[in-house]
Formats: sequence, C-alpha cells, structure tokens
Amino acid sequence: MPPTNDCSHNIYIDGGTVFTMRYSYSHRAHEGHTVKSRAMENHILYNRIMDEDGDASYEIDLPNGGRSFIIGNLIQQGPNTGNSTIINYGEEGIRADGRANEIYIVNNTVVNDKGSGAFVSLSGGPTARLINNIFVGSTGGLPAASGTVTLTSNRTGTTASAGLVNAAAFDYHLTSGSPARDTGTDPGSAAATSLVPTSQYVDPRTGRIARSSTARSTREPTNSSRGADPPALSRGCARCAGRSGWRVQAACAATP
Ligand SMILES: [Ca+2]
Repeated sequence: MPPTNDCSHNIYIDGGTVFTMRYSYSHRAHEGHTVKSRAMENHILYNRIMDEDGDASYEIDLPNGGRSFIIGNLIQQGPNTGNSTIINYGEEGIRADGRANEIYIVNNTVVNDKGSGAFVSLSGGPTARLINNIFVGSTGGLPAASGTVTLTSNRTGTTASAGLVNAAAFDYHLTSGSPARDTGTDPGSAAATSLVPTSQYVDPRTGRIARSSTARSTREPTNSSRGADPPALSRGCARCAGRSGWRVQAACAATP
C-alpha cells in the first residue's frame, strides 16, 4: 500500500553546510518530496530515488540552490506524482548566505513514468551541467542550453529506446544491446570535485554497495549510473554473476 500520512518529505534537510546522501533508497513519498535539502552544498550520489506507486511531489528538491552534485543515481517519477517535475533547483530563491549557484547532474538514469513534465527545472540562473544522463519516458523537460547551461551526451526518448532490462519492474540495468552503452563523455570536474562516477547503487537484498578500488579512464562512464568494479559485483550480486564486468552493468536496482 502507498503511504497515507499527510504531506511528508521522506528526507528533509532544512539548512546546514553540506548534505551528503549516498548508497541509499528513498521511495514512495506521499505528497512531499522524496529528497529535499536547503543545505549550502549537496552531494546526492549513487542512490535509488523512486516514486513507484507513491505520489511524491519532487523527486529531488533543492529549493534554495547551492552547489549541488547529483551523480550516479536511479531516479523514477511515477504516474501518480503530485508534481510532474523530477529534479527541482532554486525555485524558492538562491539563499543569500554566500552559497554557490551551480548544479552538476551526471550519469544518472532518470525515468519518467508519468509521461510528461520536466526532468530538470532550474530557477535562479545557475551554472548547470547535465552530462551522460539517461532521461527517458517523456519528451522535452530539459532546460535549454545556454551560456550557463551545458547538456552533453544525454540520452532522451521513450523508456523502451534506452534498452533497460525491465523498466516496468524498475530494473534499469542496460540490455546487452542498449544504445546507451559506451556513449558517455568525460564529465571532467567542477569546484575541485571530480564529476566522474566511482560507484553504483546495488540493491542490498541482492548484493552490496560496490565501489571502484582503482582509477579508470574518464572516458569509460556511460549513460547510466554504473561504475563498480567487477569483482565486487560478482561477489555480491547474483543478478550480476556471469556478466562480464562493469561495462555490462547499469545500477543493480531490481525491485524486490
Ligand atoms: Ca514529481
């Protein structure tokens, strides 16, 4: 059953300096946001952030801006969402506390099961880079490129066009023939922080968080939230056993 408590955010950070959320699963929020932060700086990395049958508003809400890194996540908007925007930045104004006004959205898989709305909504004129993401399930819904907004190597289109194993069951592994394979671009760095993904979300019921132990070419990350070392995957995840290495693997996020 979906949650029934009134208007609650699953995660709400009401200020502070740095908010980091990694390797976590936040889902099925009711009316509120799945992840919301007013911190000066946000690091949302390698999570599974899902509506499923819930009716969340924004899947990620950063209403006061701030330097924000959204890297390597699985993000899904469900058909019952109360607001058709998925990632929302700066809507309530960039807080005047010296914070930066910039957002980096890199190597995420974002599925819009509502079929309309915005993948990313930017307010307040931030510097924004959207690189190596899969944005599928509706057309449009991305900010226009400009002097401050850069879109590079993102894949858009229908959910089926991305070559996901079973999107209806929230399994966003890439199929062997997915056109999203090996089409990424070196995302570089920003604010002295590498934008190259180093981990991926692995469902704890089928594996463990897998993290790369060695540096890899920055050309390797592709249009999905992957990047784990093969030994970790093969040890921890039955779903991944027999698959030949991280190149074959999108984030392991099958629904139980
Ligand atoms: Ca939404």
